Amino acid sequence: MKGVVVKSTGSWYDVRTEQNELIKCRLKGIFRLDESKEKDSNPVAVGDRVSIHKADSDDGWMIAAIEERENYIVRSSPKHKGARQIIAANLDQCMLIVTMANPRTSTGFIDRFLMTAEAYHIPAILVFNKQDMLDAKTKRKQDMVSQIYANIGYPTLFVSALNHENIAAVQEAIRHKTTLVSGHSGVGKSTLMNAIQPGLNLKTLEISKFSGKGMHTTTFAEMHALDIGGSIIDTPGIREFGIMDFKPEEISHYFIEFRDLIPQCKFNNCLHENEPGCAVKKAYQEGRISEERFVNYLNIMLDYKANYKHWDK
Ligand SMILES: Nc1nc2c(ncn2[C@@H]2O[C@H](COP(=O)(O)OP(=O)(O)OP(=O)(O)O)[C@@H](O)[C@H]2O)c(=O)[nH]1
Ligand SMILES: [Mg+2]
Ligand SMILES: [Zn+2]
Repeated sequence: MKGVVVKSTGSWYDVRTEQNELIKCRLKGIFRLDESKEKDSNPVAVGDRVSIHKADSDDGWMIAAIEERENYIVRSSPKHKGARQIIAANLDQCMLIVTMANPRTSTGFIDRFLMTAEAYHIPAILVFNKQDMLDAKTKRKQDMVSQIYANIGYPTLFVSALNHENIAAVQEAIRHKTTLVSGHSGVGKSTLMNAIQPGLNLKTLEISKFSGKGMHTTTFAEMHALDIGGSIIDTPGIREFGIMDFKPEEISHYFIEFRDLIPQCKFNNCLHENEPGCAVKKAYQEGRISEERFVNYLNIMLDYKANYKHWDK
């Protein structure tokens, strides 16, 4: 029987079959990992299309095979340094939920997320949540930040998940698609999904217990079908978006507004740091690339050099 993995706890997997039945499955024995997946800390991820069968013994249902993924998005595993964790597979797009306060999402975090999405060719949408909580100063900050991303072509939406404000715009952006929802703990991912899909009733942090800090209320990624068509994947909040699998010279290509400038740099291995004749740096100096983006790019390069041994420049 065939189905899609809608939840994975590491020890068992919920698979929704083509007949729309939910079956708990386990992974067959020592699941053979092929070379490319060797570094993955989880061999099966939410969104994976799988074949399942009922074992002869009373072992119950087993995942027998995984179909090749159309795409997937990974981050460095928080538990195993150097390993990758596949967050989800077979996605149409991802949606990053950000908040300017309670908790604050930095542009550094946003840029790491966006560059990862670009690297895996997954379109990204930014949703600024908790509009009901913004004071005038934070609102101005939000205008500044959101403008950076709108200017370079990322869709930006402004909502209050708690008050159900502007939820129709989110529904419009996700209908008939498979959308991964990500962001720091406490930004309101699960609250937003409950607003998008009536009756979903995902666990969220009680508002009276919310201190401005995330509490990791959602602990496993889970895919939910939408009445409007498509599905949405709730994920546990992430603190850091470790970058992996990239070569240093690739990173600038995942900053979408840098892309067209890169061929104009004097050196074809330009990393846009301090090289002469750098078209990216020139664009930044002339105000065509935002300071936030350029500085975040340089910080990612610094981080990369400090943390990745295969750096050989
Ligand atoms: N004021 C306000 N509070 C919100 C809004 N959206 C969510 N919250 C509150 O923020 C807290 C965290 O919301 P959750 O939906 O649990 O956050 P999450 O992103 O799913 O967090 P994790 O599951 O820990 O990753 C809860 O107390 C929500 O009620 C909003 O639009 N406005
Ligand atoms: Mg949650
Ligand atoms: Zn350059």
